[in-house]
Amino acid sequence: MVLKLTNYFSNDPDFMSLLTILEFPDPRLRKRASPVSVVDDTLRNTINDMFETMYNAPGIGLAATQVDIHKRLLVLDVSENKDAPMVFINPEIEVLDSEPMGYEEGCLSVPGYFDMVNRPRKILVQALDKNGTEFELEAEGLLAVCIQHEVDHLDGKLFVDYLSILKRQRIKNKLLKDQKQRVNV
Ligand code: GNR
Ligand code: NI
Repeated sequence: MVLKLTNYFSNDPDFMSLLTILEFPDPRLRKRASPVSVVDDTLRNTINDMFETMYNAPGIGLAATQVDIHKRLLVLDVSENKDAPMVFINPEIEVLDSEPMGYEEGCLSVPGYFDMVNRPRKILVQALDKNGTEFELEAEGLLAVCIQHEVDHLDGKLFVDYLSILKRQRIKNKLLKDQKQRVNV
């Protein structure tokens, strides 16, 4: 018990906590995130919390915006065995092949809904890693889909924005109903 309390109040990066994921149509999901200016232990603690939240959900990616942190930061792990965590700080995307690639997308902020979204099939990402070191990565397939989906979050954009107004409205009404029901339980 004493150990737990000690951990709770420490900055020990091993001690992680689950963050609350915002759900559409929460207006906070529409904020544009600001660039990260320093990559320090406080940010690395946030990164650890984001990984725990993402793996727990479970999801293959999580943008800081989704947990009400409006910094240009995202984590993902598209590996089969959930053993390839990746961190992108201040990511910049360059399209290498704009040929559209369709993928059935879902989002932790739009629980229970999946729909086809077309995005450029090949990209080059430039970002900082968790040590603040710049790196570049070419991505295709699910990784490319996920990075673009997460960077959209940092710009206040959701996958439902690519759907018809009618579909988006229907998803919004159903989610609002679910959210109200949860409050009343
Ligand atoms: O867990 C997720 N799965 C997913 C599936 C297809 C396309 C994109 C994604 S990302 C999503 C997690 C999430 O909401 N990230 O913002
Ligand atoms: Ni998402």
